[in-house]
Amino acid sequence: MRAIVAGGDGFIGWPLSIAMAHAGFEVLILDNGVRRSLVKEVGSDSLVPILELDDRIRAWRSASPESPAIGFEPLDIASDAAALHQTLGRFAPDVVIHLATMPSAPYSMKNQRTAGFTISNNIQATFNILSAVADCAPDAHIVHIGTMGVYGYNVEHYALPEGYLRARVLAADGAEREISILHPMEPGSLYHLTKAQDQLFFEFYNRQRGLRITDLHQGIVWGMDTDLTRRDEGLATRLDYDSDFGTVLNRFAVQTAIGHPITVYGSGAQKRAFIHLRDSIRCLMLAIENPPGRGDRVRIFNQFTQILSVEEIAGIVASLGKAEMTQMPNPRVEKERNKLTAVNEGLIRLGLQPTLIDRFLVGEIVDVARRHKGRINHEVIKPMSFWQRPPK
Ligand code: USQ
Repeated sequence: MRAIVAGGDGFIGWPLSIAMAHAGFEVLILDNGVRRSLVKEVGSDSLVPILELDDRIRAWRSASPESPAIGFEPLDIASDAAALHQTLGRFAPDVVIHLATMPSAPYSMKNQRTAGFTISNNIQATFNILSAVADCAPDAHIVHIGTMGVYGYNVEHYALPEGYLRARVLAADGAEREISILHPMEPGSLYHLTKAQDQLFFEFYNRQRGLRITDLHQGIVWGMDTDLTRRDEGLATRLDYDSDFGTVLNRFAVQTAIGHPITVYGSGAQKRAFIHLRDSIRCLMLAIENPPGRGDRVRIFNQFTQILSVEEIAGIVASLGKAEMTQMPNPRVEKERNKLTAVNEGLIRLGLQPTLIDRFLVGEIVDVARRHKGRINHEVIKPMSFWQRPPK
């Protein structure tokens, strides 16, 4: 089986690429290194040192000589549609993984330039991948990482379904009929808005061109390794802790490691869905190994294992070190108290066994952060992006 991993140099893309090679896929990574350059642009870097992509691929070759070699073509998916078409036509993939996204909500809300980049990069990348697959590899299964954030995070009377909502409509004859529609979207940042927009592109290309698509609505990823990245230092994936690209649990673990007050935004009562990096990769593999049938509508799974509040996360992490919790003015516009329940049966039915947040696994992140604390730039821990500009 041949697989293209668009965005294969990223936080999820790299561990996924080696997991797929390990499973026997011939993997071709397409990446333009934008994740590395954007994190540098905001003054930060991965806390764990990571190799350049060519060197990572060599490290993988030495660590796993029995697996098929991983290929790499530097390519800007969003701006070079012609090259993407050519590559897809030549490589003839069975599966295309779309991770070629600017993934940060704060970066997307920082200023007009970063917002514009997010919109043009993410939406154009999705369109270019869909049109290239439709034209050059129409049998390939597309697997995309979307976000739980497309739904908004506040549901009062029901559990968020996996993408589709059963709704009752009143027909012209006065009878009630049941229909199934995409769940209404309520994105909380421009980044999340691009993921909401992606859903319309997927629906269109599925209906019009018959593409097989899986959209994984993922929660907040925590953790920093998988069994395969642990095989060798050179296989490590990135660990971001800055306020633009670091996700909340990993940030809190790094803060605890250096005795920095834990940065709880607002009340801390906001609830979110979480998943460990290892489970994220497992879910992707499950989706890849179990493609939807031809003629099926876009398949959507909610990819998370737990729902907790930010305050609960902070409590678990703070107990592992000497850091105190601070409640600070929220740089975001978000409901600070919400009800959130959601269905996550699809991936569990396919075989996911959830890794739950525990002191041991979180403690491992704290230990790694302590080991690399000389690399931490304290300036990038505080919020650097504001949904509404702070008063001058
Ligand atoms: N938060 C804090 N303190 C911090 C950082 C964050 O209290 O220092 C709070 C935020 O206010 C927010 C929550 O923690 O309520 C989550 O923030 P986050 O930065 O960990 O996650 P988010 O911006 O929602 O985005 C992340 C990924 C994104 C993915 C999304 C899944 O960056 O790519 O799509 O998680 S979800 O949150 O389910 O939409």
